[in-house]
Amino acid sequence: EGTRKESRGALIVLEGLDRSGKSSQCSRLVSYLEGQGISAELWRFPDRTTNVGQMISAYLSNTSQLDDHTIHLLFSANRWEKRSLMETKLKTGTTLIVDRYSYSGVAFSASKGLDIEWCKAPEIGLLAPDLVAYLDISPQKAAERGGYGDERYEKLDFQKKVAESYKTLHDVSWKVVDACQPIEDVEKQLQEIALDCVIECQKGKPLSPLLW
Ligand code: NYM
Ligand code: MG
Repeated sequence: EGTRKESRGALIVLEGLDRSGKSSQCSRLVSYLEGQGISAELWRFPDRTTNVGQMISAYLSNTSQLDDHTIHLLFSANRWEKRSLMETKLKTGTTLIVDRYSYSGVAFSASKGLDIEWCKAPEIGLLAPDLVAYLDISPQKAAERGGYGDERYEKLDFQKKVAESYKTLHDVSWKVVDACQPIEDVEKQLQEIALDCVIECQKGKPLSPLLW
């Protein structure tokens, strides 16, 4: 009823290099939360299902060429076009587990030599995550896992630059999880920190804009 304050969902972002295990951990985490009776959805950026997402996908698969600034803004636009749905979901109590977010946007574009402050600017005003979990793996170890695809950016030399860019973005609020542990151990750690975060949001932690 109108007077009862419904608790909101948490915005939980997983970040890391390609092959750090984000995608499998994101789906495991959603299953875990659902098993705990928590409404949760798996989201990912880029979201390749939209028109903007299809332009991004073509760029990543090298079927289109775009200026570095242009693709940066498309990645950002792809988050902006989902912003209001994201807010609605969170406010109606759904926790979102998001595979990559603004930090990927800034880390990957800055690794091409774009000015980092310029890269951050279009991200300002998106929803701030309640938790950023960074799956930490060295570029060398990630490359050894094999399975880099043929997409743009999936090269050891570039991933080394991305790792450095992520380091400049880390702040104290990030939870760094050692991604080289057995998959079940990574899973357990993520479950604990995610559950804490969900509870904090249920207790009324406000949703806020991303400011950097
Ligand atoms: N990527 C992802 C960016 O360059 N900017 C962004 O804003 C985002 C969200 O897209 N190598 C890069 C990182 C990845 C690539 O993502 C595709 P995925 O998670 O591999 O589908
Ligand atoms: Mg990838």
